[in-house]
Amino acid sequence: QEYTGIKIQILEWPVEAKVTLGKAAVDIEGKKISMIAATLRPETMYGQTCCFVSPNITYGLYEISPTEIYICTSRAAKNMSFQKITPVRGEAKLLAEISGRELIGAKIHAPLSVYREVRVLPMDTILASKGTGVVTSVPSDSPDDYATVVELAKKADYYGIDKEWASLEPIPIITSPTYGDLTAVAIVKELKIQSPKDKELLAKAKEIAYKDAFYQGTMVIGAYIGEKVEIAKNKVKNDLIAAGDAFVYNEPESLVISRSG
Ligand code: ZZB
Repeated sequence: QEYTGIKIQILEWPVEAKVTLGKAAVDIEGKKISMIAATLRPETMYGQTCCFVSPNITYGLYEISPTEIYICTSRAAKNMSFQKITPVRGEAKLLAEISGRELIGAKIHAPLSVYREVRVLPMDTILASKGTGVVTSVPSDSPDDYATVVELAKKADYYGIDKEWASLEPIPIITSPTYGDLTAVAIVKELKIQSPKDKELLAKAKEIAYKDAFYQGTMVIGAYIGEKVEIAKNKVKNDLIAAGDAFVYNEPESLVISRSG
């Protein structure tokens, strides 16, 4: 599986995270520290409204260069070390570990997003066994993301977040004859999905959303307005890579949990 690793830079750390990094004696001064989100949909990055971590996953800070640090699962860092992403082949230098819980509320910069600053929010359904364990949220085009932000906004106190962090409007990115310009919102409604726990319906919704965008979708935002998603996808990906905001991240097939399993 080929993902695009999106660099989502941390602009402001939550207090808990600062304490943990202080204890680990990590020098973060003047460094570019990014959470790495693995995505199959680089063309949707204009519509990022937050970035999800699992409160139950432990993430690592890995040294990528003297000035750059990536945050992801240890599994992903190991994979990256065999893809010329870390300085030494087979090695990912761990600087500190941090719980997803401690990252919630961090102020971040999501490349290409129309929102200049967004927040890290919790998503309970993230799998540690897939991607980087970090998921960037595009509620306009990802049914899982839309269901999650609706849930977070509804129960903000329970999740220990500010309601506004989960209330940014989904942005139209792609239009299709069948679902209009907020595909995920339309499909979640059509399948009567009530919460992120509606697993089977969400899996079905995702399948429909992928196919609809890829075969029928046209871009309505960004550098490739009017172009087919099928074509624009790689162009946006290449632009992100050229800007230093992303890189190709491959996942060995055997390690990917299949959608049906
Ligand atoms: C942004 C995005 C925008 C995504 C969209 C999807 C969609 P798949 O198809 O099952 O391989 N993802 C990545 N890692 C994880 C994880 N560890 N746990 C849970 N979800 C994860 O899923 C790949 C997609 O699932 C990735 O692409 C990521 O969300 C999420 F408009 O990134 B995506 C119709 C989907 N639309």
